[in-house]
Amino acid sequence: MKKILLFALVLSVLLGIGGCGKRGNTLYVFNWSDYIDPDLIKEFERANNCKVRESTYDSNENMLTKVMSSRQAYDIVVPSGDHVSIMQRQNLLEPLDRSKLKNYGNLDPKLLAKASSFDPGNLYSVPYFWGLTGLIYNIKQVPPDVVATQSWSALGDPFFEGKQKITMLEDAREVVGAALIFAGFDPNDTSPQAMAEAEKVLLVWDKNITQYDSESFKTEVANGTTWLAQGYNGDALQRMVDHADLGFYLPVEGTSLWMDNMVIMKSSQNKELAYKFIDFLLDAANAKRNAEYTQYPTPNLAAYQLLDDEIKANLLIYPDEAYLQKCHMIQFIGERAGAIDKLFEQIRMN
Ligand code: SPD
Repeated sequence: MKKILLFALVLSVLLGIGGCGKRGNTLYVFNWSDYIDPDLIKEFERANNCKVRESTYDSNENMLTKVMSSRQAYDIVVPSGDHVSIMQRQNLLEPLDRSKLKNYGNLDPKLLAKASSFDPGNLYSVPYFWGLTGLIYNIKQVPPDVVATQSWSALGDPFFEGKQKITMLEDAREVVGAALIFAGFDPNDTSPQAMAEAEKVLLVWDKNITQYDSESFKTEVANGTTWLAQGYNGDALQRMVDHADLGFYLPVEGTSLWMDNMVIMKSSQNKELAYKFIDFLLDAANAKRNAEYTQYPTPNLAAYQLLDDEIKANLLIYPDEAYLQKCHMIQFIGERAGAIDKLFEQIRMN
């Protein structure tokens, strides 16, 4: 009898039976930093008797480089919309079997329609959070008149001359996009005229920029090392919970709008567990808790309806329709993105 049990155990380990697939009981998730409530991960691990190994990144570009160069086979990655298109074209993504996502219906149909612009038919990606990019600043260091107009122009304000106290994101689409919006263009416009006007703006801003980095501002604006930084709304709001000296605004000229999405990698060796994890995060109560933790706007309508009115009324998380009209989704623009990358490299090597 003992021999039979031992044989069954060895066989089940070899075949990966037991709910957690071939790679034993570990799910490899590659996500943006500060983008999931750690308690949810622990609960998923307990409920599924498995381990979730989360590694993080701070830009789509770094994520893609790692995915392409690493031997590590990630199960789930969370690219922004334009990168869903890029990864799908590179045949990196698993087409989704929606019958395995019983909570899929919680997603807002309006946002799914928007997601169709980068993933036609929503075949490969599940919206996770969306968000907007703005400016975070230290109230003790930045005089009120510099931020009074709530404009992108603060980045070029003479007050910062020679101080080297501003950072912008390490993200060509965000940096050049902000300059394009400030100059009155769409951030997806790569026409020679748009590039020339964006360059003029960036040459002014760049004099005040100490570094292009997507991570350091999170601690540095709070501790006063950096005074003003381009940053994502949820990241800024997370810091503002513990630091009364921080302010954040979405620029009056408008800003970039993006959606990050869960995808299952074609190379995933644990797809069943990946589906379970995505479905767990789509559950209304779990998605509500995740939205409260990350402070990003949720595309999960059922979760949104559970949120406190105070959160739903926060215009830095859920801007009104009038402001959204001034925002532009960062779109997949194919080879035209080369012009934006080139301008960004030229400015930062300046
Ligand atoms: N800490 C989470 C940040 C998420 C930002 N995602 C979108 C970036 C688009 N440039």
